[in-house]
Amino acid sequence: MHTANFHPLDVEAIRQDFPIFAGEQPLAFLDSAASAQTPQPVVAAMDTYYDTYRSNIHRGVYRISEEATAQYERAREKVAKLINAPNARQIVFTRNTTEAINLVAYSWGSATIGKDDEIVLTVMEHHSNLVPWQILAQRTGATLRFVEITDEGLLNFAHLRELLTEKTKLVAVTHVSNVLGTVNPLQSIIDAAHAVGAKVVVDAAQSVPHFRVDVQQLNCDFLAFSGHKMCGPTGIGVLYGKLPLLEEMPPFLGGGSMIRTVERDVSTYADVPAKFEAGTPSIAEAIGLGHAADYITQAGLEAIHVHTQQLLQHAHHRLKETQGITLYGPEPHQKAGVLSFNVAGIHPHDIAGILDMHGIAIRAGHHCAQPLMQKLDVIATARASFYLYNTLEDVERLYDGLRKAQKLMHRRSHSR
Ligand code: C6P
Repeated sequence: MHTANFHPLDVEAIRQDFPIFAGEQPLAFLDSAASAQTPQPVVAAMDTYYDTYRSNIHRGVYRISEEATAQYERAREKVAKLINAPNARQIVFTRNTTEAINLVAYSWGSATIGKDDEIVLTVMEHHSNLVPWQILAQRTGATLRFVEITDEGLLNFAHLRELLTEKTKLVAVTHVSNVLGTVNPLQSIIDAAHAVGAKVVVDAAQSVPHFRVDVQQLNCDFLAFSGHKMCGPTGIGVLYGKLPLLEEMPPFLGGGSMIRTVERDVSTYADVPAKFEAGTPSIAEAIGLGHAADYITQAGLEAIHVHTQQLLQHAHHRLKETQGITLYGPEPHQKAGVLSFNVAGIHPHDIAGILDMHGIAIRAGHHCAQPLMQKLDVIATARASFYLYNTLEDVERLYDGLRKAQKLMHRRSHSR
């Protein structure tokens, strides 16, 4: 995370790109970690596809199909540039992070993992980076091991070291926890995993939208993220992989577009990435994702990070000073984007419901991280998350809304 040489965000100008924030009492949208809003230039790029060159790709011999193919492949180049992938062929378009991780688990995992092997995960994984490995372990007899977290909500690195042995074939780890916000020490994790010969899958769903992620510098083997959390549309995600690994891996899904030749009993497969993109892909969504990559790059990833850190810090201090609020996760400088909390005596769903009445959108629930909820000994948390279009006023509205919720619940409990 480099923060030098950046231009601060012009948040007012950015908000003009998001019609959802128009109006006198605009929505305080504090749920971008679930799905971010989509700016007009991204929507316009998809509209242009539908309005002027909508057609299938990689098969047409007419002008608009060639245009669609060119724009789809251009999007792949933009995404490669965003994460500094050496070659656009290393970018496989999927539906989302979940599908990208499943692709690795089914394709690389089935071909590589055996019954004596171990897969190291952490207790802070989203179900997307847990259930695919459970299924693989059940199929192969491999063992899952879990790195614990410290009381502050940081990854217990000493425990990771203990778990890494010559049996470890894979470390699958989230870059940023979607509950705690913890930014994991990815470089050290990858180096330690490689030292025992293990491959590393990075769940970057919560990091790529927020700061610069450089796959060459990290030297990760696979990295997955979703378009919809980085100002892109839903229905498009990315798997980055090292080229020799992608080339060796068997296909995940079979069908059109992923073949070279097909005979009755046998087929040969296309080169990567086509080998992993069976059927008609999400064409408009890929084009939208390319424009979303442009959008956040032009805004400046450093600037986005600095801005969201300011909001996170402000929210952290506001909520910390409020009686009856418990915060989860480490100190703000050790996390990114999200702030999870509970309010004594109020279920997180009720908190979200009351805030919604005041035009404030947050998430409440287990956040698809049930093992982490068990570790924290809670059934659910409330969670506010911040992105480039949020303001300090949004944070103040969250704080006021929580105070109102506390007063409301206090009155109710006293009137019984
Ligand atoms: N987390 C949240 O509100 P998909 O659904 O495939 O686009 O992303 C899955 C995913 C994987 N890893 C992490 C760290 C995530 O945060 C998510 C999505 C959302 O926290 C929806 S549960």
